[in-house]
Amino acid sequence: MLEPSSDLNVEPYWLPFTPNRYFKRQPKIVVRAEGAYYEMADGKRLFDCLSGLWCCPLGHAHRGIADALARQVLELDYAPAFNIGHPKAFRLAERIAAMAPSGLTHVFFANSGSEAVDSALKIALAYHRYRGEATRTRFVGRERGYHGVGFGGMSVGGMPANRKMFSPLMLPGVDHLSDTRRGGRSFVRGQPQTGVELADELERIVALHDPSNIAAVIVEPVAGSAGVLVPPVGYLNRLREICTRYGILLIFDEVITGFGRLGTHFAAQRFGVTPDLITFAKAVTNGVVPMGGVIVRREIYDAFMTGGERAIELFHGYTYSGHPIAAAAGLAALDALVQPATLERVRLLEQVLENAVHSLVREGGVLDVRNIGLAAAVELEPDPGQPGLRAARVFDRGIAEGVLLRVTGDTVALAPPFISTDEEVRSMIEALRRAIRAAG
Ligand code: PXG
Ligand code: PLP
Repeated sequence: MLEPSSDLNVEPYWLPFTPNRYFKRQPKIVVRAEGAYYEMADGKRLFDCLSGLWCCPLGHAHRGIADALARQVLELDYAPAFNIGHPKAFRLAERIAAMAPSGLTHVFFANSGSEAVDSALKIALAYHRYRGEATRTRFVGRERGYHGVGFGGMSVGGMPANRKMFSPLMLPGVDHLSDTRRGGRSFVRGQPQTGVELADELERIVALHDPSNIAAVIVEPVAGSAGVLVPPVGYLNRLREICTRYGILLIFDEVITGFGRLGTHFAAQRFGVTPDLITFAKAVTNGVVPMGGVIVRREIYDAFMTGGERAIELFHGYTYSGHPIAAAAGLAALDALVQPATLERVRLLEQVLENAVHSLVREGGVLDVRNIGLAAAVELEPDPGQPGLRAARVFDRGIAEGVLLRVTGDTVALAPPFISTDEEVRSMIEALRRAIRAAG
């Protein structure tokens, strides 16, 4: 908590995705972080249960990243992104492409997941036009999907609360698949064995609109923000088959699942399904500097490289695309994230987390527990008529228990840093158990 004597004026800052009036009555302020812990103004330590907002897998105050940043600020703090380059952006693109499934060879840089998604949607549209299929303008997203807050990402996303106020301005021509949790069993460990047929909805949507009108399908391989909705066995493979059959691009939004969260570089590799584009952000710099981007298949890049050599192929980009500071942080973060030992550690911790989190099954008011990789979700029964309130109490109690939780709706999401010990993961679950009991 903020110390009573503090003179911090909390009024002018409008916090995102936060009940501002409640927050400002009882501000929760962190002042520093190291390893897997935050420290609050009163000295209280909090275990970082979601690795920041899914973005700090290596923990905080990482020496290698800090040193790389300090050097980069003095070496080259900024370079224009258009018509000029700097070495680290090229090196980072090369390393990201090397981590990606084979065939995905080129990287376009943005500064967030939202920008990455909007970039991917625009690349998909332009790709079809370049190939003479300009009628392919429709997108297919998924209910409960989260693809950021730009108009494009919001439109293909499936979060009702995020869309409600902006309903008239959704992109035209978007359909949504059902979410992969629909009708499934509760308390499944890892991937559900049932539900592959949910992918067949894509056949129905394609038949309705005709394939010649559909540009791309965009899904999170594992829906993160909605509360770790794990795809049924075979589901992503079937989406891939349908997209391939009809010439539709498949976009995996790996903003959360990328860079090791599932024990592989990308979820595509964990599930053995290769999309045409991958969007990434968050962990690429360990969250230290904002960065996002899109990885595309060689054929997509090549389709743009036509026309006059002096012609700009894609009229799109950001002031800070491939920013030198972000690129330096990215290279330093990837030094650790690319290591086989890091991925092995995630796989081991996955078992620890799975066993621990499923011990919450018998706690009162727990409706579902889901997990895959180093990610899990605990869904609570909402207070009657007051969705979100119960989880908000669990969040507050969590702070008293020394854990910084992430709640959305009445679901608690967990994604601890890769540097966590087995004991820390188990303690995190025990703290959550106490918070659930105390919150009633
Ligand atoms: N795509 C996916 C799959 C995401 O998870 C975005 C795009 C947007 O990224 P930016 O960088 O624009 O926020 C995201 C972001 C949570 C939580 O608690 C999740 C996100 C952001 C903040 C909180 O689950 N995901
Ligand atoms: N708005 C104005 C007036 C601008 O000049 C620019 C960029 O030049 C932008 C928005 C876009 O900013 P960014 O490139 O950081 O996304």
